[in-house]
Amino acid sequence: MEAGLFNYQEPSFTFGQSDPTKVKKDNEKNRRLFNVVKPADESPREENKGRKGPVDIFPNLHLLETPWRSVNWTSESRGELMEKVESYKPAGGAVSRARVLFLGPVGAGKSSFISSVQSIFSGRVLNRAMVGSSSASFTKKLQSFQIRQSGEIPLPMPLVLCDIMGIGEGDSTGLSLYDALCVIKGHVIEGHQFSAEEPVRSDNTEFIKEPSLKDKIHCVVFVVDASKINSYAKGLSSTFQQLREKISSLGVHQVALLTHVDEVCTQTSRDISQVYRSCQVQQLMVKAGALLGMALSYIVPVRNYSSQLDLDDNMDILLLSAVDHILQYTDLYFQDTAVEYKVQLEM
Ligand SMILES: Nc1nc2c(ncn2[C@@H]2O[C@H](COP(=O)(O)OP(=O)(O)O)[C@@H](O)[C@H]2O)c(=O)[nH]1
Ligand SMILES: [Mg+2]
Repeated sequence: MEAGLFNYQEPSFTFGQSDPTKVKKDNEKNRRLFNVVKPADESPREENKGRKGPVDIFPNLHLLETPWRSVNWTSESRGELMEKVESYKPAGGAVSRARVLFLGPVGAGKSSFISSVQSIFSGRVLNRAMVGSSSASFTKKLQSFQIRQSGEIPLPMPLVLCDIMGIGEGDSTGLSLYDALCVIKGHVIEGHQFSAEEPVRSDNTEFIKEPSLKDKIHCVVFVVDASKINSYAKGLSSTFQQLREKISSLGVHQVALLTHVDEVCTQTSRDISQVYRSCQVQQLMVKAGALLGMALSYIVPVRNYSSQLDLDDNMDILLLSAVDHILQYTDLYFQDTAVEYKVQLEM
């Protein structure tokens, strides 16, 4: 399965390796293929520690001559992507709105991504989804955001992005596996307040006992912070594996966003259109793939709006490409469930 949008070229195109998923399996070999010197220590350099602003995580890596995914960085392309997303309709017509859930550790940029998408369509940078700055989860409840079209009459789009509490990094804090699955299966009502001490209870009056297709989550998006890939707690990987296993067994497809790419590469920070030429970002995407247990083709990098006051065409292109990527996998779910749903309707 592959997202068509990016006109995806395997990293091998540049490096002579045929399977992108192999990249993560053999880092040593790749370092040779990448023809770069392995930094002795992959943690930030001493002079960068405690410094604000981008830190080159792999300081000896350079920009690739050819980007490993091709993106059209023009305002026309931005317009086309906006139109594509605005004209989205859930495949099969079984539901009127696609519901997408964002899962990831606190601070990964889940709320910021939702806010960034809303910003693009409203024409100015907004902070609607509650973006936090503390290490504890700012978002504790299930909160759904219906994305609205651009223009004078912002008609609602058939797309709902669901924000939720951050998952714990393998400890007992944060959203539990059980609660996350309850949301995905459609048992949890809008606004439900999550608590690490009190899981969702099936005997609660608010519990949706027999959720229909419209109540369920149709695609899960994992969100991880590129600047923290090397420092996430060890338990996070197994949390992701468990989540992925259970979510896959429900037939729900998953993709991933690698956020904060501006903080790991100075060149990308200066110019986001360099993102697919940045070896640093590419290396971190491979690492994100290993952390999530996902092939590279499911993962896309983004830079969310955080400090900017104005929209930027290239940031929008990357963000809209991510939305398009998500929608492709959302539709796969509708295609998979269409037959089942048709049977239900006919009964
Ligand atoms: N530089 C940068 N900052 C980001 C990015 N995404 C999120 N942030 C910042 O990271 C912090 C946590 O983001 P938030 O969306 O609240 O994370 P959440 O806990 O996953 O919802 C906020 O201060 C955001 O402004 C990004 O892509 N780049
Ligand atoms: Mg949040």
